[in-house]
Amino acid sequence: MESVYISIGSNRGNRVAMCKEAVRRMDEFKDTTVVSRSALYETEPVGLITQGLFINCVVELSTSLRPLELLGQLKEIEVDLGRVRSKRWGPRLIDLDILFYDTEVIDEEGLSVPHREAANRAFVLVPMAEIAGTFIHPQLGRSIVELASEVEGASGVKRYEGE
Ligand code: A4P
Ligand code: MG
Repeated sequence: MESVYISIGSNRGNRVAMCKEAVRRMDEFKDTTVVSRSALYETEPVGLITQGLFINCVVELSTSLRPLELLGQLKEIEVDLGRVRSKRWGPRLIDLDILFYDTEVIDEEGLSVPHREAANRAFVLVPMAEIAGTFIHPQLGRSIVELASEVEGASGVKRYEGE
């Protein structure tokens, strides 16, 4: 079993319900358990203009699914949850990214792990620091807590109390 970290983000529709449903579905993947989930955070959009605030969180999975299998399963959740409400809320309901797959470095078409932007994004690092602060980024050799303490935009990442 490998330790895998997934970033969850939603800025449309019932953002909290969407994130929780994604976690529930991950726990139902074959040979997979959700080991922990960070709190939910409300975060200022990065890299996108005219978008609403996101809800973000990070989960740790213990899984024996291989990386591409896991990516396929995550995409199914994205499509499934997106489809349910796409008529009402538009297409970008939920985004599920593989941040880290144990210490593996993967660079294939359609899959880069560690996620290329993980180390630059407060909405990833702040939640992950809560559940896996001592995890070492396999390419940078630095812990998540260290990276989180230096990342720009941390003030735009706030604990969401309405859970
Ligand atoms: N892909 C490659 N590597 C990975 C990986 N490690 N995990 C490929 C998941 N997918 C990976 O992703 C596009 C393609 O990336 C996939 O088909 C997969 O094969 P996508 O989710 O279909 O499209 P996207 O969401 O537009 O791309 P991406 O890269 O997930 O977008 P970003 O850059 O992550 O932007 N601001 C806040 N505050 N919170 C957010 O959650 N999210 C985004 C999404 C922008 N700003 C945000 C947030
Ligand atoms: Mg994505």
